[in-house]
Amino acid sequence: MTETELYSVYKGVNLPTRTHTPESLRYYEEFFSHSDDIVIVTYPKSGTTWMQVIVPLIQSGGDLTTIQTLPTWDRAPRLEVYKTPFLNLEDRPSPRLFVTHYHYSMMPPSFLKVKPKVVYVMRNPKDMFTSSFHFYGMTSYLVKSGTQTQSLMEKVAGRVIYGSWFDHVKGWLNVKNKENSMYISYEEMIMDLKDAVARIAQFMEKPLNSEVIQKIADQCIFMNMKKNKTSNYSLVSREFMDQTKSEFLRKGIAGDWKNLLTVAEAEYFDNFYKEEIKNVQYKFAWD
Ligand code: PPS
Repeated sequence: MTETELYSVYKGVNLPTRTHTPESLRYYEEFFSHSDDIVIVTYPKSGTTWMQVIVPLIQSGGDLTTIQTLPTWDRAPRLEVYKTPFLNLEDRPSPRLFVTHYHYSMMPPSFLKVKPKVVYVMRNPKDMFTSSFHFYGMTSYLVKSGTQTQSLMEKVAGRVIYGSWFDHVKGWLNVKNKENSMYISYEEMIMDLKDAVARIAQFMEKPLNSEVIQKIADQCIFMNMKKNKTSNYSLVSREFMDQTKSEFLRKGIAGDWKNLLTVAEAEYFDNFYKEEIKNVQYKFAWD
């Protein structure tokens, strides 16, 4: 199916129509933020699901109940999608945990006014592309790209869901008052998960001892998340996501782009990347 059939343009970016209804988009636009909300922000395929386990476990002080009973989308709901208006988020105790894939420029008025805490997660865009490439192939609500090169070009040009990765990252890195924001990358989490958990806990003002931090890190390793049906998306129907084609928790490594991109594709991407981020004052973990 085509872009016109599967996507709607909202605030300048393509969103899958099936998962982003006019009602859910309006719900988020009018959503009332609290200053102690914690919002996990990611460009798709950058570590969202991982953070949807880490942050709730930090909040619960390592108690496993929520990650054993609530599916990802209920545990830390993504504010813009179709299921969310039915979750009675207004009644949840503080601090509430949410997720969004929105660009900074798309954030609703209440968020901009109240400035809740933001955990922004980034991933090497070549690995994000690789993960997306497999993901697009297993879902029924995303446009199947023609060739791999075509798919990469569309990603670079931002003609994909949630638009340009470059705009997303630059927009969130450029937030003026950063005291309520923390930036972390997928690669840092791969390199030292315990340290990442400790840093996130500190940002959430949730002091944890090293045993609890270790317990949380153990729960969040790839193989443990893969076994957990509340995190591995096995509760989603095959008609929506066909995990016989590619698993949602697919490989969970840094550098898998080397197994997908040709030398020419990687060079094409690197040239574009250098140009796009030349004025960005941030040391990315993958560079
Ligand atoms: S989504 O659809 O935007 O919510 O996807 P997202 O969760 O952001 O990204 C999915 C990728 O994250 C990997 N992942 C992990 N890697 C390492 N360790 C853990 N615990 C983990 N949890 C999720 C997941 O496998 C996807 O990456 P790929 O490269 O496809 O394996």
